[in-house]
Amino acid sequence: MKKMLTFPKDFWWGSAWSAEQAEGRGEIEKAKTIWDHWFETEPNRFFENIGPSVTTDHIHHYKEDIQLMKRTGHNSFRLSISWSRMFPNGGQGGKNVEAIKFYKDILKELNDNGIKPFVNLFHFDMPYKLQEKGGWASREVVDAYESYATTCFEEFGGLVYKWFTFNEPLGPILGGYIEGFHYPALIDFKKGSQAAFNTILAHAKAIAAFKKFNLNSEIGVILNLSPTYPRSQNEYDKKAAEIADTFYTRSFLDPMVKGTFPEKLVSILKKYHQMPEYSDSDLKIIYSNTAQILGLNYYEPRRVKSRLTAINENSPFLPEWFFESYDMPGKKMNIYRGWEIYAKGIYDLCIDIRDNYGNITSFISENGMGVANEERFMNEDNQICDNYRINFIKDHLAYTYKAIQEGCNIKGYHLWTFIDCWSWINAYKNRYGLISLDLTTGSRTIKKSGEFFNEMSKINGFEYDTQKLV
Ligand code: BGP
Repeated sequence: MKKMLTFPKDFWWGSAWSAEQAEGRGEIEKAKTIWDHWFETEPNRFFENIGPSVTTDHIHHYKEDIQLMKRTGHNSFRLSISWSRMFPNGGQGGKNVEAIKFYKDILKELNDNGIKPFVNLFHFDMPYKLQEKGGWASREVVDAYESYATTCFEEFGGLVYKWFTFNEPLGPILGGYIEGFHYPALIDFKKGSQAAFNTILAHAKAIAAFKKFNLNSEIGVILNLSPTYPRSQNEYDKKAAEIADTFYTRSFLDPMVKGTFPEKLVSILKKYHQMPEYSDSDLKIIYSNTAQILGLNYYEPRRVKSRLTAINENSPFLPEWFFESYDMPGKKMNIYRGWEIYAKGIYDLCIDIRDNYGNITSFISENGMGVANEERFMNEDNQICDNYRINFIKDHLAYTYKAIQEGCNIKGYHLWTFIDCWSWINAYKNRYGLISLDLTTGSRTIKKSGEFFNEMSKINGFEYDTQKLV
């Protein structure tokens, strides 16, 4: 039976993207990021050898793009500020007056059009010169980030609705030091552990700086959180899932939201000599400056089983020493991205935050479905009829609705993404937008999902067969 699912009043409807993936280089000065450098030196790493120089070219289209936000039901939108553009001398030194004007223009334009700006300070885009100094593994970079963040609060404070210190801080650690999908693509857990600790410290220092401005806003963090499910209820599978969850979920969630580190993680890192260097005063700063709002990026669950083979201790230390991924038979897949689709995961995640993190003010800050060759679904009016995306959104939102009914403090839903944008090493392989982008002309066309999103936002909900919820 179909039922109208009506969301709480003032629910945040919108989408998110990041500077590196959407702005394009443009004429406003910008330092090289690690992505520019990586593309210059190893273009083969990127799908069809496409780098970040043009992307969605938002820098030249932002006024038109903000009108498209209105036509697709946005009352809020998350962008990120480019550190490399704000400080074009490699992330340090003098600030860029033109960049400040550019971001002020965008933020004013959003506010004038009734769209609340959510601003994120770091979305994978380390200035290359700072990476040369060690990236997040270096204290100098933490200090540089703190002063960059302070400049942003000073310049844009009154124009921003919600602030975020980082998007998915785990990404650069996994990608850069463990799994090779971000520059510098090392296999060096210990350095990754230092970089992770310093990221957490940088988050806390930015929050401490933010508090000094007494802005009428809040600051938090956006985390990619996958609920972890063991293959079975067997004690070995459960233990494997618990360790995976500690490495990938609690590692950032606990210190950034509660101000403390999970004991289990600390004891494993100590046992295997993987602890970062830190001081007591760092721990105090982290404890006293936690997130005031939490963004939940949810794409797929994590399924884990106990290891079948023994660890080779003469190989580099990795989290997989303690578990293996579990490829569950019959799971529903997004075959283009290789991610499982499991809508109930979003509900389990919200319940975890309600029960274990003080029901902190949260919202779904990313969720979405990247699909390859979407032109297949184009009608004669050049519109992409992406019913699969509409169903994906509805299924995830229905579980979000259920979580809200059960007391979860979820204030909004932001889709990844607004207009098709550049996806790191996958470049333009998979398209995620509510609006399609013609790569040759740069023209934008609202997809069927964009029309659906507009309708849903206007009536603050949608009709759904609630029997589908388990
Ligand atoms: C998130 C990132 C986004 C975005 C999205 C889709 O993890 O925050 O930047 O890229 O994933 O993933 P991908 O682009 O790799 O397909």
